[in-house]
Amino acid sequence: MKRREFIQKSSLAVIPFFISHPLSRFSRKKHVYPTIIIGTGYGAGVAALRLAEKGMPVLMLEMGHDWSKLKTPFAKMTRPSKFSAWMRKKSIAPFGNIFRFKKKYPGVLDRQDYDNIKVYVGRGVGGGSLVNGGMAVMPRQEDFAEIFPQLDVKLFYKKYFPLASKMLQVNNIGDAFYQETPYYHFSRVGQQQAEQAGFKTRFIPNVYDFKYMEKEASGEVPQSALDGEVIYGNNYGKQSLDKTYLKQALATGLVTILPLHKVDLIKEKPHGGYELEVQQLNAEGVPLAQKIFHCKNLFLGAGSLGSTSLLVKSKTLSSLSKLNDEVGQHWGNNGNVMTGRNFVRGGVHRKQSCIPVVSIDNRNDPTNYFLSEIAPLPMNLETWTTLYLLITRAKSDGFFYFDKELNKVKLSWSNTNASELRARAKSFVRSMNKACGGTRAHLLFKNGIGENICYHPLGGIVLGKATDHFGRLKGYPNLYVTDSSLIPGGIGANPFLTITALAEYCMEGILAEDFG
Ligand code: FAE
Repeated sequence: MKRREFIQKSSLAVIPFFISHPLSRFSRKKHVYPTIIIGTGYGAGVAALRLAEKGMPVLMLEMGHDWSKLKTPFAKMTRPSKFSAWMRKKSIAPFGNIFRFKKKYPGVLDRQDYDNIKVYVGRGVGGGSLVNGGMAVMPRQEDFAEIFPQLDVKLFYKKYFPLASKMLQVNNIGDAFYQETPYYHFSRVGQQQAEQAGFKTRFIPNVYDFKYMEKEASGEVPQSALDGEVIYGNNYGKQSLDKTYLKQALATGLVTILPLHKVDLIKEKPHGGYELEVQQLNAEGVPLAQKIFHCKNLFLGAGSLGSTSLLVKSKTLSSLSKLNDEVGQHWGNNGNVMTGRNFVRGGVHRKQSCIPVVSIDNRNDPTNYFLSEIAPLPMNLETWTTLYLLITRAKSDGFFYFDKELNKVKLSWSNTNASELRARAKSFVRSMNKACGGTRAHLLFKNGIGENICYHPLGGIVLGKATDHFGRLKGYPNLYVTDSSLIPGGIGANPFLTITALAEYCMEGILAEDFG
């Protein structure tokens, strides 16, 4: 293909050129783009849209599949398939992993196992939005102010949180539907018992389209949340990022997404800009090719684990050695601890919606601070069991380091954190059982508590510490972070609304100052 023809065919200002490379395993062709974003989750989606709106061509590199290209791939909680786990031969739900797969496959849910903690993340175009419960929760203003004292809190609540809610199409469940449908019997029982135990409850907004859900209930449309779909992906109803930010970004014609492209290393180029070593995978997750990408501007949106691991590895192994010592620090699990109760009076019903809509909110009690979702347990049978995911006061003393012997990035997370979380969950379940009967859910977790399960990894490249006030990496021009790595360990609420609002704030500042 001739150069002119190539540029015409590409919507990007791509200038391919060929030079020899010392590493023969890499393709000799270098792919050159003005701006590259790593990942396609919340932080990445915001960055892509806002850059493209300013007329800038953007390439996004995503290690997982583009699920929107496959027809209804996602499996139910009760029947996971190879699409449900990233490169595993067994299911990886927080409990009940009895399902085996014939072959490994780059599925939509990944679990990264570190010492003392197992961290769950979404894989594919849309990142965590593909597998999460959709709960779009604004943190309390006082918590946000304590965590980010340097930010204009009022402006966030007036501008960036409402903007994030609008863009993500956040909506609320209708009261009549909630009160009447058998699919939320589990939630009504959980709510009534929490109040009986003296706790306050509140409805929480969600990105799942509740109008669609009502049609699911009346049989007008294919079922998704009402038919056991959530952490292995939703085939319908969920307004994941591929239907919001990424859809709008692609509609500009300036954004290209390359799925099954995993970034392995970042290097600073001698005369400015960045070089990325990238592994292309085939549809089965097997390495297909090694590629080199060059760009002037690099945005990290690979999530707290992805972005931080890349920087820690690149700081040790490549030319990013000037990154400051804050990179890799202040990581936490948002105080996540799972627990449950067996033998719940009133039962929880066989039919359950997979989308949680009510939380128990005890954040006004500083000695027993928690926000807990009343989570579904969609087993398609009466289990007499309720499930809770608590968000407690988070420790942010986790840190990442490069283990030279193992040649990989590891996360250090203290066992003391786990014992504190255990104590918090025990006290909550004790209060509930004292008031309403039931036992700790030994059928779900060892000792009834999953203190090592994390759905909300946060931190590692914290705003104002590893970066400046807009997420620019100190010491490296045109290198930015816009994802969950910016939040130091916890936010006292489910995090994606805050991640999106922070990304909007950072992109506004970056575009005005660096791309003006
Ligand atoms: P994220 O959404 O994780 O996206 C990162 C993307 O980068 C992924 O697509 C990765 O595959 C990709 N990537 C990583 N490394 C590389 C690499 N080296 N090369 C190329 N691509 C790479 O990042 N939060 C809520 O607020 N409400 C909920 O209801 C909720 N429920 C959850 C339920 C589950 C089961 C899970 C796992 C999480 C849940 N979360 C929830 C957390 C939420 O999804 C998470 O905080 C955000 O997705 C994080 O957004 P980021 O933009 O940081």
